[in-house]
Amino acid sequence: SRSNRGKPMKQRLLVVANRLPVSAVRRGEDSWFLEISAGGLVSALLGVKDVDARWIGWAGVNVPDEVGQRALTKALAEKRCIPVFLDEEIVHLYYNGYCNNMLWPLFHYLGLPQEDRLATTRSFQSQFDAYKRANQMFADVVNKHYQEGDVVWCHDYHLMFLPKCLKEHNSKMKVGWFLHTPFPSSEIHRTLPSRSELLRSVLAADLVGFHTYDYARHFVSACTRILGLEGTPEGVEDQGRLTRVAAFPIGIDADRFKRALDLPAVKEHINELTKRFAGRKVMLGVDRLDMIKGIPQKILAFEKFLEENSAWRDKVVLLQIAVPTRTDVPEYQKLTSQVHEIVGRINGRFGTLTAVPIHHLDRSLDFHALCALYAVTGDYVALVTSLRDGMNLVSYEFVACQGEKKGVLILSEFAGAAQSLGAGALLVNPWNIAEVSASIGYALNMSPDEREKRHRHNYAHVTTHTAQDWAETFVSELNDTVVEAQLRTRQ
Ligand code: ADQ
Repeated sequence: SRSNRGKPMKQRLLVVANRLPVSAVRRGEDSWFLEISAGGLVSALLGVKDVDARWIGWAGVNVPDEVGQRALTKALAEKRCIPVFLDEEIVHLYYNGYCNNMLWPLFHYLGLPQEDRLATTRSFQSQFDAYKRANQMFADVVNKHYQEGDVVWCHDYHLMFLPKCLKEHNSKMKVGWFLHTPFPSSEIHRTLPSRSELLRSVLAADLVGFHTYDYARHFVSACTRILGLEGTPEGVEDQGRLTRVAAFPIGIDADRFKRALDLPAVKEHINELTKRFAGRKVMLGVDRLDMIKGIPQKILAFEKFLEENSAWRDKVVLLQIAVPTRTDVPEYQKLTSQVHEIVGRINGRFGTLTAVPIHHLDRSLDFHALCALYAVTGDYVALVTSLRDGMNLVSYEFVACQGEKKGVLILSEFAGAAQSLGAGALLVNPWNIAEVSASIGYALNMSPDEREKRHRHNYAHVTTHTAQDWAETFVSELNDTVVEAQLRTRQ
């Protein structure tokens, strides 16, 4: 299409995700302070050529009054964001309940404790109803802002009901859906009481994407086994209508990390850290504090390593940075105490008057501090021991920040990233503490040649499979899908 002045108009992309990429803090009755969080998705979409992206999502705050809602909507518009307002009750049932306590553990193959499982079973219906209601609220906002020719890209397990809501309203709308978590084996998915409804709704999309081929295959199997539909090499077919299903492995904006390493502030940070840990090898863990990241397992493996390698005890330090998330969910509170307890015990056991083996921080680091950490540990080892992880971008970021240094990546075989960085990383089963401990020893003693060779492989991947490529490929494939209505006219 063309604008009035004859310049080609950029295609509009409506990106719908549970959370907007901003944090909003209320400053007064009608004033808001907004900060854009520069996550992977934001930079990925900024890099997509010829696309004019707008975001639709929840701002993460409860705004019960109309004055506040109006002011926030106006402020967000400047950041190309459109809010969906969710009240506390719906957030409790939809977000904390159905999304984070039901779908998240299930998609990561994590069972719930028995008492929580029973409670979840009881409250399932009210949570699922709230989930559908919330998805309809997202759909209403999309419908209000949709213009002909737009493409709509829905993100993640929070919005599995959205493709159906959108297509019911307008079957011509181009709708894509991408899952950032693993899609589990169909045997796991079929335990969900809402299994069929969710699958059918996702299938309303024109294109369905996953990080890996395995997740895509699990999804297709769930559709064939649970719904009795036909899986084809392109996707899933239902009465002549094809939903395209494919793998689109995400990447990072590697240049942004490389550029940061040249900044004086980051260099200074690196120097400070180097001095601070002089004489000790640094091992790094950076994770959201979440059950799926396998933080307790990682720390126990490190303890085993110290136990069995007394010569290393005062020569190695583990820096574990864990950002607290979902702090109102009891399971996450329990995890925090559990990690603190283990760290305290190990530091008590192996610490000296002047040094402890584990530095554990319960907080987020700013981008520059994070880059400095990735870079300073470059001589040494990063430990990513997720029990399951859709992809895991920390492993990519660590690799991108290695300049002259060639850090070793120990990576869980259950992270999607194992498929792309497997040849360069030391792959481990995070449940096998003896194996992780042995890999720590192997990594610390690895010859420079082997480090160089492994790093070269990973670096080539991370710098050539970027977030921009990911987003561009998804959007262009979505554009290439044939919308149902067009298909019908052609037949
Ligand atoms: P996450 O589970 O959040 O993402 P990940 O891919 O590792 O996991 O991304 C985390 C992001 O948060 C990284 O960019 C990292 O730099 C940042 N981060 C983590 N800890 C931090 C800290 N302490 N301080 C500052 N920043 C920190 C979900 C899926 C993943 C999938 C992504 C993208 O669970 O599997 O890779 O989405 O699809």
